[in-house]
Amino acid sequence: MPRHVAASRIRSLFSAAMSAMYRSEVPKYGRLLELTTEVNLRTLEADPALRQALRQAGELDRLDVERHGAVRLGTPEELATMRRLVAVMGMRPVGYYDLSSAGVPVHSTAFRPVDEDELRQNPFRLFTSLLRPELIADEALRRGALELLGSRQIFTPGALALIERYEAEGGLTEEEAETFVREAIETFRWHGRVRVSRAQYEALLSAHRLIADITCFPGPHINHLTPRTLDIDAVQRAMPEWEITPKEVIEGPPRRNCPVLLRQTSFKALTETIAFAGEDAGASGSHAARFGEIEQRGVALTPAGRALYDQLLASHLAAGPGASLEAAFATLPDDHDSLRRAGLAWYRYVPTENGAVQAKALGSTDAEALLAAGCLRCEPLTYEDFLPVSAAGIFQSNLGEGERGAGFATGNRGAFEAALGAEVMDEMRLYEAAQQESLDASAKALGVAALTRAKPSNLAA
Ligand code: OOG
Ligand code: NI
Repeated sequence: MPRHVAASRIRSLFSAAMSAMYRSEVPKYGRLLELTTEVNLRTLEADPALRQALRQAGELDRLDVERHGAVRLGTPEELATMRRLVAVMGMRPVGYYDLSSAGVPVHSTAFRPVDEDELRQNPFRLFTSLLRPELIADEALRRGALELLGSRQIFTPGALALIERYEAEGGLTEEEAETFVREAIETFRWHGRVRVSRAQYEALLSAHRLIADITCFPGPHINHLTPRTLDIDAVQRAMPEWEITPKEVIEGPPRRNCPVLLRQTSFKALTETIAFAGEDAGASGSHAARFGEIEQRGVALTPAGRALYDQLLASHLAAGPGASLEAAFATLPDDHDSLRRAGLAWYRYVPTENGAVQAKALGSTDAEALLAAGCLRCEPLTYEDFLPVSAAGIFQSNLGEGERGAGFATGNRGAFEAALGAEVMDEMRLYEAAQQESLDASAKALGVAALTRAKPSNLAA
């Protein structure tokens, strides 16, 4: 029996290979990565408590390998095959993101590992968007786009063969895994020659910049990679010194003592030389698509916390430019005890060393009482997903449009899942299960039947 390697091993090989390729293709990304590493080191040095908390939660080791990437696909077949390709690396589709309501003609999911153990090993995520051709108003242009997409193959024969092998055998050997990664990477490579004439490129570009980016190339070049930073404001501030121009604003919630969800910023897409079909490489044009991004991740919010976040963000955006983001978020509690007690965020409960003895003396099964007595401690569950409004902001700043686009459609999750060939997982269920598992394991360790959590009190007005 050939020995199969762990999915996390293939994922780590893939994420490292992708990073190396993107650094060589987009040197500015390499500089952003260096800056991020430097800021992370400085932040950890200055904040031993943060270092300790990250170590305890098993997040310190994953920090340097942690990143996500993004691709934009053209057809249902491409999306379905991408699902099978990333399944080899233990990544599953989580969440449905409608970008059309923000004026971007795609909808998306995030492929990512889902088990806590897998996330700890390597949380590599791939934000994957699918073009919605029905949102191309001009019929001739739409037909042209579909013809282009229908006549390309973005996966190598070697990658396809190894996907099938994985599906038949339930795993890959080390040697197969290495070949798989080499072949899989090819799909994400940049191509300097487009498949269309200059006139066709310009027509597609004028329909929507993103449509040209998706349809004109031989493959869906990875359009950014994103390392995780512990201090996004520091990286944003330092970018100009490193000759990197950041987008104007950081997407997501404001800076807080207890970071929530996800904050992101990017540098503007490079303008790269492309050659058109039927022209020699000398007579070239240019295309802007590829950029670098950074993100800071905080605690995952419950449905109640998320509803509050969405409401606060919407009122901030409605207030127009110049309004204070911090002020808009003043009603969201900014300490973990309040967030947890109000049922706004997810936590992992961990029994303390003497917890079992103390719990016996206490005679309570109430999680809050056990926390207060020091029988338990809890760690924030990191948000592993994305935010549609932030994603739209990142898309837009890299499409060369300053304004947030007006919505022109609504989501169509059913169509997306039909294309994917699978349902997308509900991220809230994953966080809920992780919290519940930690409560169950804690109950066992403390020798109590089951831990109970009081119904959250409503937020004080
Ligand atoms: C994807 C943009 C979304 C994020 O981090 O929210 C994204 C894209 O530009 O293709 O990656
Ligand atoms: Ni991104």
